[in-house]
Amino acid sequence: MTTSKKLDKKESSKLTVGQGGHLHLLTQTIKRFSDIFSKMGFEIASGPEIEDEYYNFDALNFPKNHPSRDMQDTFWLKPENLKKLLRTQTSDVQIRYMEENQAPFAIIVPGKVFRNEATDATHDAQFHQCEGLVVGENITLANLKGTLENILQEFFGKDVVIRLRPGYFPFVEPGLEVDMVCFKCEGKGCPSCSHSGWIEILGAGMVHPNVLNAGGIDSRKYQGFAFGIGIDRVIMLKYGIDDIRRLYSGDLRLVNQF
Ligand code: 2U9
Repeated sequence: MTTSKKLDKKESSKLTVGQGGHLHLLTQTIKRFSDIFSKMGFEIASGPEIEDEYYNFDALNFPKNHPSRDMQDTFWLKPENLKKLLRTQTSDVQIRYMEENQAPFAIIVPGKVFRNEATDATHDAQFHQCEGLVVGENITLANLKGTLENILQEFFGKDVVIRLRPGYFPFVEPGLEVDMVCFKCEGKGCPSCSHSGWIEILGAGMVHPNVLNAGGIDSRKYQGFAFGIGIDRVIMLKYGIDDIRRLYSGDLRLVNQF
């Protein structure tokens, strides 16, 4: 119903005070991350969900034969010869941003992404990411670690200890998996962290020189760090939601809890 439309008597009798509606938990969480990053000096960027193969894969250093490019993993749009797709990560926006802006800069890109894969409790064909990119002179892994610690501390509202493990993503080198000490059991081991004391929370790394160059940034002068937060995953961990599909079902029993 549009706000300008007057409620007829029957409709208005169904409404009681407090039923005015509110932002969905996904939107609330994206706003929360945007506020936290803004306070740290990050700009918020956005871009198209329908993308070219170049911005989604080539410019991000994905090899031509990388399995992510397959029809089984990516939603390719018709006609196929146009090579248009639904973006599989928000990194396309950072490439577009680099093309149009000079270093130094710090941006985050919250947005929806799509993967053509079977759905289950932890995978859906659509989900939300909040990616970040910081480019400047003398940027190091220490800057990345400090930034992530600050962000996670703000978001989870308590002291956060993180550890970095090697991981592979074509657009970063080195690539890292970032774990934090389990916020439920403080590292003792519990069902939430599969009794390991650690929770895998996001991925990150130093931007690959090929990717900086693709964005028109001189990789001999500038370095960058980048990270990707799976918004749905973080929500599920923080609020104990056991199935990602609940976030998209419109079920009022979930919507009205948050
Ligand atoms: C540019 C250069 C580098 C963004 C990054 C990740 C690591 C990552 C996952 C987190 C959970 C995807 O949603 S997820 O499944 N992402 O681990 N993302 S580094 O790196 C970039 C982006 C853009 C130009």
